[in-house]
Amino acid sequence: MRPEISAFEKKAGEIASFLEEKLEDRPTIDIFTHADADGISAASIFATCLHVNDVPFRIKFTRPFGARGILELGKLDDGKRFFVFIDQGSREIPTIRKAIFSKGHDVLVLDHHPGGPVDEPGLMYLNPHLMGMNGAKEACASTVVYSVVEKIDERVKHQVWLALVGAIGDRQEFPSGFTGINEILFRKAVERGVVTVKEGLKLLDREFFPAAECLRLSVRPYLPNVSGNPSACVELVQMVGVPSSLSIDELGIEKEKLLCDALIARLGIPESDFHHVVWGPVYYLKKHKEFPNLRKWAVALDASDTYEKPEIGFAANMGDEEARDECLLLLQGFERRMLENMEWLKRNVRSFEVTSKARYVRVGKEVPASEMGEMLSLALESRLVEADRPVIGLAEASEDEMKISGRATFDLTAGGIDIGKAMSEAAKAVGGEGGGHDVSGAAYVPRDRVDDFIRVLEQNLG
Ligand SMILES: [Mn+2]
Repeated sequence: MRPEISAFEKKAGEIASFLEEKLEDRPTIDIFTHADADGISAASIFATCLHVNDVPFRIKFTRPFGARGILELGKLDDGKRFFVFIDQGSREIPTIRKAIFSKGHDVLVLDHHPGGPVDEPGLMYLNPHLMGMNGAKEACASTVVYSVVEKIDERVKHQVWLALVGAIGDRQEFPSGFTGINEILFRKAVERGVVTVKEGLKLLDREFFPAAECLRLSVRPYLPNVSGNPSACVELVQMVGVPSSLSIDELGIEKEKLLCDALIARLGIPESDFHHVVWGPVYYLKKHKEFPNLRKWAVALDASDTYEKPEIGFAANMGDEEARDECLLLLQGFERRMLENMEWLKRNVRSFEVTSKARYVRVGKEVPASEMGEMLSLALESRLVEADRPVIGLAEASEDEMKISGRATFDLTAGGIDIGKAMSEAAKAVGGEGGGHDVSGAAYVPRDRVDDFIRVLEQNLG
């Protein structure tokens, strides 16, 4: 075992012992989690552990708390509390220590965003970065949480699939599969028979829609010249000669491969670049056939966040069937909206401002702030914008606030670019808040300070 992984496991064990002891007192636990597929799944795994142990809890789904949110929590004055920060908190550790921990509250931070070490005994903090791993590749919040609670209670083990959903949601599945802690949990999920894997087209709607419709709706991946283009989709399916009523899942591997070849030829992108984007392992929940493949479920959870209903995604993860169906409906709306957003992007791609440091996409009100980050990811992945520099999107979040999202590639981060750090520092300089990973990040800044923000951002994108 790699030394980083054994160090991580050891720390996870320490935190599990601490938590187990605390749970005996049945405290009410306040969970703050990031409202995205990873944050929702991580909170679901944590909540499963509390639930089977009869420990009461409250969950708040938020955009990651900045220093301001944490200072507000610190002002609460109703006795000793137990705060758990999931999928956030690393950059704010000094604030958490000063504003919350020093007042006698219990604190647990389970995160995978970059952040400094803690030399405060008693402040429980697990983060793969501390062991020298990359939290944008090797572990998400869901795998971090699972790694702790599996050591506390056997009865959480059926939720191991959610660790993979979180990793997929955070784009931590690569052509070679999962790595680091994600890979360990992937193996466990398969060995335990919770998840099954088969090879095929990595399209979200491969089970429940006819093949042509599945191609037309495809937003993750986004298929240039095919997604949103019904005649192209029908043509592709006819070329392969399959009945139009069959889903891709029903085609059989040979026909599916033929369809993949025809699709790639149509995309106009060199095959070597795009094959792994559309073809590879497809993951299923073995015992729950009514659940879609895990890739689709990850995007469905993101959709529940986009439409401000993360609790629906959470309830579905906890086994609520009505919530599962509602979440899948939200996904349909999300796919339709994302196809429209990509059309907007294609119409406007020539007008994006390009500096030596980045490409700027000003969406105004044309693309909602909550959908912009995903649009940028898809634009980079599908080569609709060149991946030669980071892409920065600006959207109107509210009357007085702008949301700014940044995306890069691992090639760019290998050259020293760190989007999350640049976002965090530029936001701080103008009285806003921001953060994220090296490859992706976001900030909220006062509208009248956007130009200043960009000036500082450009300096930090060095
Ligand atoms: Mn995450």
